[in-house]
Amino acid sequence: MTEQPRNVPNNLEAFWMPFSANRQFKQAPRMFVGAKDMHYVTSDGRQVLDGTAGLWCVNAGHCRPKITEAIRQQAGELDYAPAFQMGHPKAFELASRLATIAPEGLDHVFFTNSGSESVETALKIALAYQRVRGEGSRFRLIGRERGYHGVNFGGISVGGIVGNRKMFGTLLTGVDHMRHTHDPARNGYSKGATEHGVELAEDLVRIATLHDPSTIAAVIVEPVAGSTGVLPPPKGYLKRLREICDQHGILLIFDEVITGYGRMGTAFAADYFGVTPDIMVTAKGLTNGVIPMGAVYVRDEIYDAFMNGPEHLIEFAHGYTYSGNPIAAAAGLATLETYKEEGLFERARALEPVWAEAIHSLKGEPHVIDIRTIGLIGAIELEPMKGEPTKRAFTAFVRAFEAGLLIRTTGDIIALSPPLIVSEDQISEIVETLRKILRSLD
Ligand code: PXG
Repeated sequence: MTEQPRNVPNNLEAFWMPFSANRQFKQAPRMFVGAKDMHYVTSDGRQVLDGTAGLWCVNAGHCRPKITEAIRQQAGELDYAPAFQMGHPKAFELASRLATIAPEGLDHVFFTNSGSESVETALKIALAYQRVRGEGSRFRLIGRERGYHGVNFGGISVGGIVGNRKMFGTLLTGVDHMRHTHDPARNGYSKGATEHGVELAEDLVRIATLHDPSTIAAVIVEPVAGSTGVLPPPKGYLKRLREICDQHGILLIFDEVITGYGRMGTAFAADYFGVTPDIMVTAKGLTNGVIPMGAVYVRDEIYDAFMNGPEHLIEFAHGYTYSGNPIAAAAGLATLETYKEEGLFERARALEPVWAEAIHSLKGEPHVIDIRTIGLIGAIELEPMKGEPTKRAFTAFVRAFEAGLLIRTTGDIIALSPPLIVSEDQISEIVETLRKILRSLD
C-alpha cells in the first residue's frame, strides 16, 4: 500500500455527488485514493480505519487478493455476454453457490446490479407471482415506517423515510405502512433483538383487515432496519409477521441488503432470527462491494409458478443488461470463497459479544441518548443540537475522518458496521476514537 500522496482531480464541479452535501464537500474534500484490508488511504497519505465497510458492503475488507485476481482474470477472458437468451457459466455457478448458503427452500436467484434494483425486482416478482397463481386481486404492497429499500420508485413507495419520498409525487399507489419498531423508552441500550414491541407485528393484521387480505400481495421489511439508524426487531416480531403472512396468503420479503453475507454473524438475518422469507433481497456484500451486483432469492414454488405455458415464451418480462454480468459473477464467486476460507461469518458471530460490550461502553459519554448493537452493527444515538438536527453527528463524522476513522451518520445517529475481518484491537480503536470525539463535541 502506498503512503505517498497521489494526484487528485482539480475540478470538483461536474460530479453531482449522491446523498452528499455537495457544497460542503467541495469546499473541503475528503478523498480516498487507496485501500487495503481494514484501512483506506486518503489523498494526503493518511490511513483511515474503515468503521463502516465502505457503505456496509466491504465485508471481507479491502483489495482482497482472491477477489482482485478473479476480476482481473475474468476481464481478460470473457468481458461481457448478453444477459437475455444467452448465458455464461459463472452466472449459473454463482446462483447455485448462493442457493447453497441461502435458507432452505430459497433455491432460485435473479441477478440485478444494486440493492435498489433488487427491491424493484422483488416487488415485481411478488405482484407477478400473485397474478400467475390466480390471485391477481392481490396488488397491494405493505412496507414500514422508517424502512429503507433503496431509491427507485417502488422502493421509496414501500420505504418509510420521509426525506427520501417527499419530493417525488404520488409514488406507487396501493401501498400502506406498518408502524416502525423504534421504542427507546422501553428498549433503551439494547443488545440483539429488543425486549418490547412484538405486538407491533399486529399492525399487519390491522392493515390486512382494513384492505382485506385478498388485496395484499406482499409485505417487505428489513430484518434489522439499517439506514434509518439501526433498529433491531423486537423479539418474536419477525416470527409473528411470518405467521400472519402464512395465514393470509401474503408473501414475506426480507430486504437483506445490509444484513446479508455475514453482517449478523450468519449468512443472512433470516438464519440469525430463524425466520425464512418467501423472497430475499440482497446486494452489497455479495461481491464485497467491489463490483455492483444484487441477487434476489425466491422460494421454489414462486419460480415454479412461472414455469408454465409454451416453452419458447419468456416467462417473466424483467431483467437488466448487466444481470449476472461475467465480471460481477467472478467477483461474487471469489467473495464467497474468501468468506468461506477465512470463516468470516463465524468470525463475526464470535465477535458479536465483544463488539456489543465495546460499543456499549460509550454509555454515559456526552450527548449519548441510546446505543444499539446486533451482529457486527452498532448505533450510537446523539441528542440533536437545539434547532440544528443532524449537525452534531455530522461534526462527529468530520472529526472522526480527521482522526483516522470512517463512520456513517444518519440524522443524529452514528452507525458502525466494520468489515468482518476487524480485530479486537481495532474495535477498541474505533471506540476510543469515538469516545474522544464525543467529549470534544458542543
Ligand atoms: N435496501 C436496503 C436495506 C439498503 O440498506 C438498499 C436497499 C439500496 O441499495 P443500493 O445498492 O441501491 O444503494 C440499501 C442501501 C447508509 C447507507 O449509510 C445505506 C445504504 C446505501 C448507502 C448508505 O446507511 N443502503
